[in-house]
Amino acid sequence: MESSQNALQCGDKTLDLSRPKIMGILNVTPDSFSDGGRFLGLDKALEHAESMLAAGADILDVGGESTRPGAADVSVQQELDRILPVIEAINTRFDTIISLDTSKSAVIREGAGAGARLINDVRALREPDALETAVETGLPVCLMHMQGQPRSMQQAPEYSDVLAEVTQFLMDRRQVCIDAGIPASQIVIDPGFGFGKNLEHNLTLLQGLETLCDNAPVLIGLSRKRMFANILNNDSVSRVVASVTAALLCVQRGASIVRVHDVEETAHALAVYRAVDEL
Ligand code: 8Y7
Repeated sequence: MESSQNALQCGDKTLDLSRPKIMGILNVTPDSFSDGGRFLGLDKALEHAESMLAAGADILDVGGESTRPGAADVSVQQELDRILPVIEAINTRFDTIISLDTSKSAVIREGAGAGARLINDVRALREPDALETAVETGLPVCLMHMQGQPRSMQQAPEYSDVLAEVTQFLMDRRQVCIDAGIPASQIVIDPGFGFGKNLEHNLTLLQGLETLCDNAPVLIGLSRKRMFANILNNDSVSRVVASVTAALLCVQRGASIVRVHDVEETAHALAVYRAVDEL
C-alpha cells in the first residue's frame, strides 16, 4: 500500500503514518509494579510515560488487563480503576496520543471519555457491544489476530497456512468494522505475534508481513516476547536487542506502528533506517 497518504484521526490529534511510529507500552496491571499493584503507582506510571515520550514514543499504550499467556481475567471495574486515573493524568501533563488496550465495551466508552485516542483490541472488537461502542467513539481501532484465548492459546496453536488464515481473519474483521460504520482509513491490523502462535508461526508471519501490509496499516507487537528466548536458546538473557532487530525487520516490510517496551533503543534503530531510506 502507498502509505504516504495515511493518517489516523485520533480525536483532535492526527497520527501521520507516512513514517513508522513508535507505541510505548505503559502497563498498569498489578504485576508490573513492585508493590503488587495495591496503589498502582500513578507516579511511577507518569515517570515511565515521561521517559518514553522523551525517548521518542509517538503513542502510549495503556492497558489494565494482562493478556499474557495464562493470565487471569479482570473485572470491568478493576480495569477502569487501573486505567482511568492514568489516562487522565497523562493527558493533563503531556501532549501525546493515548492508545487503550482493552476488549470491553464499558472500558472503551469510559476510556475514550477520559481521553484515550485509539482503541487497541487484542480480541478485534468481538466482545459484546465492543464494536458498537468503538463506532460511537469515532476513534481509530487496531484489530489483532489471536487464536484461542489468553489462558490457553499457547497450548497447541495450529494452522494449515498461518499467513493466509491470519490475513483472512483480519480482512473479515476489518469488513465487519467498516459495515458497522468505522471508516476504512481508521482501521489498523495486527497479526498478533505470540497470540496462539508457535515460533515457526511467528517467523512465517514476520517473513510474509509485506503481504499483510498491502491491505491496511499494520501494527506489530514483538517486544520482549517469548519467541526470542526460543531463538536465542536462553530463557534469562535480555531480549532487548532481539526485539529491536525484529521491530526493524517489520518496519522494513512495511509495518506502520511498532509496539515496544524499549522506546529509546527502537527509536535509534528507526533513525538509522530512516537516514538510509531518505537519502
Ligand atoms: C500485543 C498487544 C500485547 C500485540 C497489540 C505483550 C496488548 C503482550 N501484545 N496489542 N498487546 N499487539 N496490538 O507481550 O502484539 O506485550 S500484550
